Amino acid sequence: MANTLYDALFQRYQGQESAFITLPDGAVLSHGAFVGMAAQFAYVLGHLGLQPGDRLAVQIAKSPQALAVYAACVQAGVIFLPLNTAYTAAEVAYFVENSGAKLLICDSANASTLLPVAQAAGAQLEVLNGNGTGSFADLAAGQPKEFATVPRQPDDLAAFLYTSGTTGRSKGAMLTHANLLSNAEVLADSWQFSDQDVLLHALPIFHTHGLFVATNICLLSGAQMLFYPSFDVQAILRDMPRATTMMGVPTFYTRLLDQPEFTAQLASGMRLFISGSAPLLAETHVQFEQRTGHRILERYGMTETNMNTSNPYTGERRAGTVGFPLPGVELKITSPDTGDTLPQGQIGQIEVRGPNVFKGYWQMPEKTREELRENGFFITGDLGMIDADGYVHIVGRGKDLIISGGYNIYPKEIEELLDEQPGVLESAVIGVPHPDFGETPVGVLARQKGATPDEAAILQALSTQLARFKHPRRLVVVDELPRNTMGKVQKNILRDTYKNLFA
Ligand code: MCA
Ligand code: AMP
Repeated sequence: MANTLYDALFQRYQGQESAFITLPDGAVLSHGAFVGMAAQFAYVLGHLGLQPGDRLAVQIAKSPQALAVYAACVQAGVIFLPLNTAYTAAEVAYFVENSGAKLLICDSANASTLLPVAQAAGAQLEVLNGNGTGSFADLAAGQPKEFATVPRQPDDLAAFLYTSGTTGRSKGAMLTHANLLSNAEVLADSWQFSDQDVLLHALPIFHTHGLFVATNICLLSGAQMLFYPSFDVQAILRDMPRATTMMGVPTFYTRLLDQPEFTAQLASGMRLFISGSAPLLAETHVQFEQRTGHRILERYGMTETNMNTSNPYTGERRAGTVGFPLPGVELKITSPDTGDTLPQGQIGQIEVRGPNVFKGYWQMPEKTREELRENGFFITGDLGMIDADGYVHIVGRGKDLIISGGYNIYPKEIEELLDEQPGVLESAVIGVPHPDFGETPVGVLARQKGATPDEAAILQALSTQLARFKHPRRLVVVDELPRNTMGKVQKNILRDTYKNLFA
């Protein structure tokens, strides 16, 4: 019996000595060793009582072992739910509880904090550290390195990735085996990946970009990965002569350009640089080409859809655009009011349909209906237009979202906490330009009459609730927020007022 994703990505590597992952210390893990470890982990999932269709949440440091937990879930038919390592216990509690995860795996440093979180949600807790040690690894030691793969159909769920929204709590996007496989196939082909490739992998593996786009493509094509725990510009410069490709968020590219040692010579063995997750400034694209002779290939995706569009591998990669819809993906620009398709050249909401589009939000049928039309088109919340040559341009967002260094931040979540703080009548969180992160959140606080909100105490209060990357980098106290005649806060005015705070 078949398992859609396992058969395509992992099955053929059993016993293969070919190199898969190289770590910064030079240690090499072969494909065969990787799938063997995943099989051992799959046994542990069974011993801990996880059944196909159950959820496993992980909040662990990036490592080959962490990636093998993903492979083990695919092989055992368990749904993989990776969480940002920056999330606080309060944030993790929501995801574990909402998903109904049976098991939470964390780093030993967080075990005592997360044990009550797991217990409250009825989940077990195991430890897996970035160096591969921990109770989960102990349980796996001595298990057989081959596991009878659990059959899974294309439409069965492979992963949940949580994504916030303009209103309400985070939603678990349900991704199927076919969603992930179809996108990896299209991307590996479009970007011409092969077993000759060596990818600089410095992205986190708890998001679509580093997990599904980067890793699944490498597994499908046989490419190797130079695997870094995080983006370390010196390590990337050191290893670039050994690599052929890189995937990154725009911050990776601006940080590289800040290094005088980053030259055309250093990049001469590279065949492809890919950017996504946030807008790449046309200026960065141009500077990068001037410095290296390479045109960065920009693509556009979402947690709910994987990748939707890409600039061409052969053909003009146009700065400031995200290229063309990928093969098999339909993309249209519609009126936010009527849902009708707009004439070419007009700006409207971007809708997409294809085998890449998710199945819906976990246990949120209403939210699913709001965004995923019955005819299969998903309303992305991005605003765009298609130019005369067919290139898609993203011109803004219909959703209230800030993207900082490739991480999404939903203002509403921060505003709700700020509104509760002493001396604060109400608040508005806006994204302002930031030289390193692209955008960064600023909290504008309207004070209660006669009050003087204590900014340091407020930031301190946020720290136990919100991941560090979501913290406003600046708080500004005002007497009142600007409103339009309908009473709606005019964030555009605030964005304009504070646009140079980090210039
Ligand atoms: C770290 N910090 C951040 C961010 N990252 N603050 C705001 N935004 C961030 N993205 C905090 C740290 O906690 C630290 O706090 C301070 O900023 C400085 O940290 P630094 O050492 O400079 O950060 P870093 O470790 O170098 O990380 C920056 C980074 C990283 C390399 C840009 O955030 C990153 O790898 N981003 C990629 C995210 C990603 O993969 N996105 C894809 C999701 P303190 O002040 O306490 O020191 S989107 C996706 O998957 C869709 C589908 C798509 O299209 O791809
Ligand atoms: P997420 O929900 O974390 O997957 O973030 C997806 C969002 O990131 C999209 O809806 C876009 O707003 C944004 N995004 C991804 N890639 C790009 C890109 N190349 N240019 C502009 N925005 C992008």
